[in-house]
Amino acid sequence: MTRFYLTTAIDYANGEPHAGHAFEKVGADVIARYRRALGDDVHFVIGMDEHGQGIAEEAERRETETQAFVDELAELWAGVWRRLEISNDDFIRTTEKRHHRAVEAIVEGMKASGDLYVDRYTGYYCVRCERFRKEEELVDGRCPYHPKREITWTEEENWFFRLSRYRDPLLRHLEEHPEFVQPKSRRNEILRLLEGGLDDISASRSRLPWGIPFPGADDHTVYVWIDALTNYLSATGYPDEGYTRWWPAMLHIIGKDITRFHCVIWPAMLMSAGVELPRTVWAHGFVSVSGGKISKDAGSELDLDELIDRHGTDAFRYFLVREAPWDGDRDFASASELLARFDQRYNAELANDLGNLVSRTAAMVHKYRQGSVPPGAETPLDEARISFAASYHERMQGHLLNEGLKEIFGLVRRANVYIDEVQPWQLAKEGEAAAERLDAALGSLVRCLRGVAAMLGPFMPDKAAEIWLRMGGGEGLPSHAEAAVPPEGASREEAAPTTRLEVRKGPPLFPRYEPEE
Ligand code: ME8
Repeated sequence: MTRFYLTTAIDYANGEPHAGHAFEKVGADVIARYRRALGDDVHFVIGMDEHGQGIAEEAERRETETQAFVDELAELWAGVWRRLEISNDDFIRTTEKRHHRAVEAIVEGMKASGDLYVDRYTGYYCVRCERFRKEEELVDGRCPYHPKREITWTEEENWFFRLSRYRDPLLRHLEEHPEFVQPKSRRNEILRLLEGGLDDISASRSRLPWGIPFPGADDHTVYVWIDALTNYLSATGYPDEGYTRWWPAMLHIIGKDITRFHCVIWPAMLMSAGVELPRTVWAHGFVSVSGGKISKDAGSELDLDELIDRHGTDAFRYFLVREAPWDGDRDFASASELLARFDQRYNAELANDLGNLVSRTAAMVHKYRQGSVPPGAETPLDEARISFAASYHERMQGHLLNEGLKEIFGLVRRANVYIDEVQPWQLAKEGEAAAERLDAALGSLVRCLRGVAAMLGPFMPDKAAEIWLRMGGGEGLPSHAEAAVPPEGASREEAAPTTRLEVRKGPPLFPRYEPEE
């Protein structure tokens, strides 16, 4: 069994989640579910980043006590992730005791390596990024990511981390492990950044009480990024001995705006504290509306609850992953363009292509074979299933999730064409003479949909389970092997069903959406 520890960025507890956050969590969830369907031992962790100046200020602005403020937000975010059926095994919060212990341990480890020293920081600080910014990084005097906010000038005594010392070891690591930063475009950015040299960074803040006390210097708190990055270790039980049950992480999933923290600062902290590095950091792109953030400003229709209500959880998950490449960005011209695309994909791909295939297949099995088909001979559709499944696995293992979905829908379209070519209704008219051909056609359609259910499971868990059930499977989601979409190396004979399959009919999986005028 492959051990697969998977994490996402932990979200700032300073506002509500939006579709961009959902894109990251759903994409990571697809990977978690895909690995489980392969039989891996998966540990999937998400959570909340609850310290820092921005959160303390927001709580104050709302006249709430800070801990009560983050408690309420953690509840709200976790509720949204439940609605989206994110299958995380743990939800880590940086105000938890287990996290404090891990942060103390890692800071002690960095100190023991002689990598921490006291100095004075004079410069800019973007509260929204929780990031120190150099003059030359500013655009029109503001943070490039937060042009609407004033940037703060800061002068304070800090503990510093000797990041500069890790430039060469990091460059070597990236050369020896090309998979460490993915996709390639992000790896190149990090290589360029390292080639330009690294400055030491602040590891503490003074005068900021909302944080974890800096070990050995109680008038300082741990700089929020050093604090937040450590969450990936805290969730494994670090520094307790058993933490290597999950550590090192196989995959950290983050957005492209925070690669420097995850691909430079985090591995340097781990090297300094003598902890093994994670295998891969995957930086996905951004979902945006007319180049800007998806927020209330972009239109209230983009409220996450409303988007989910529009066509249901599974359809929204489908749309997010299908529409935005996992290795790039997706900008919508406007909120209405986003909604129109959503409706169009829902009707064309889910209601028509997939929904109709399921209804047609079940209807024919009932009409011509009283609801149950023998396995029958293999047909060209079985060939197609095996070949689409091989491409699907290849895409999924390269984390190209939207491409994986395209393969599934390639098979769905192939099956619809197959029905039109074979014309089971004609075979039925021919009676005994065509009985074997009809069995083969219907059997291969049912096997095809069982394969579709397995491949779709990571993306649309409920609808996939429903298709599996209707196509003679049991309750719950199938594994890939059960549904005869074995990844390379597994035998297809072993997995293909050899008994009669009982097929159930049911209401439309995706009722057509007719907008009210
Ligand atoms: O950065 N499209 O938190 P965060 C896609 N707390 N992804 C987006 C997005 C968009 N429009 N907007 C945000 C933080 N994200 C830190 C992380 S990890 C130790 C600490 C992604 O709430 C963003 O890139 O600002 C990040 O990966 C995640 O959502 C949380 O963003």
